[in-house]
Amino acid sequence: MTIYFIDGKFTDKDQLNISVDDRGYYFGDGVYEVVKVYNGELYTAEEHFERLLQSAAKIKMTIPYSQQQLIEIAKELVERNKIDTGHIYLQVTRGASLRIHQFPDPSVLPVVTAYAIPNERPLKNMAEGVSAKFVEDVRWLRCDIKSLNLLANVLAKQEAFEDGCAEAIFVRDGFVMEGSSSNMFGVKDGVVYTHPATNLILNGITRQVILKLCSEIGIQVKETAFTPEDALKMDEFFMTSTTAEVTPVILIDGNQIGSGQPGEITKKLQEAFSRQMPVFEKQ
Ligand code: DCS
Repeated sequence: MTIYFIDGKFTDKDQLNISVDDRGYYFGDGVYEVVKVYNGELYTAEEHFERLLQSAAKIKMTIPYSQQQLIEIAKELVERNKIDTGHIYLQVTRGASLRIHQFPDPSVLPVVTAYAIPNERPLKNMAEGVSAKFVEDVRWLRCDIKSLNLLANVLAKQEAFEDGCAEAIFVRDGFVMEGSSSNMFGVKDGVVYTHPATNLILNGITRQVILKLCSEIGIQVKETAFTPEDALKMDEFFMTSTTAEVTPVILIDGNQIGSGQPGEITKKLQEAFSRQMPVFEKQ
């Protein structure tokens, strides 16, 4: 039995009752988060739910739970579904009401839905690296909001998959932005480059952890946009996300990056990342 959370209750997935008038269906009018679970423990849950509350505020929606209550919901899902390694998906829509674009009456409450699912760490990809493909970024100008509107991301990821790639790298106005569901980093002469956290990318929680680890280890970081041509000349390339952790990108548009193997700095960061996860802290 898979237990989901919806509208304040923990319910068997088969018993869920979601309105067809939910604004998530009509407009993608909502926000979401993905939180990793290691060893039965939530990882960086405070940061994720803080970002969820910020995303909601940016679309003028008030979530009827506090950050702490959201953490408690996530914890209970982990326990009820007996998740060891996996993730929580939690989304909030502006609620169910007849289809009109403007916000519904304030009496219509946001709908919070969440589940916990087992999901192994991508150890093979992390060890071997993956290939990626440049795709034109046709998204809107508020990519800092983790919104349910993911059509451009879905189309980009599909295009990458059809080309045998694991990820699409968005390029806007001649600059590398981020992946379709990850942040992108290049390494040149020992310096880590990544797009600054503006409205044009999602400021990944994993990205923020990696920047902190770089500063702790003494790796120089430049939050500067770079071009696809610069990307191909990098010594190393990697992507980060809640589920991908730190995954080396060894091939872009068929071009080998650096030696074509996961780079030394990438490996150092993978190691540092693994060391601060709950699974290692416990040992
Ligand atoms: N950029 C985009 C567009 C994303 O969708 C994500 C995460 C990231 C960056 C990385 O952010 P985190 O480090 O906070 O995960 N996307 C989530 C998703 O949709 N599936 O897994 C993670």
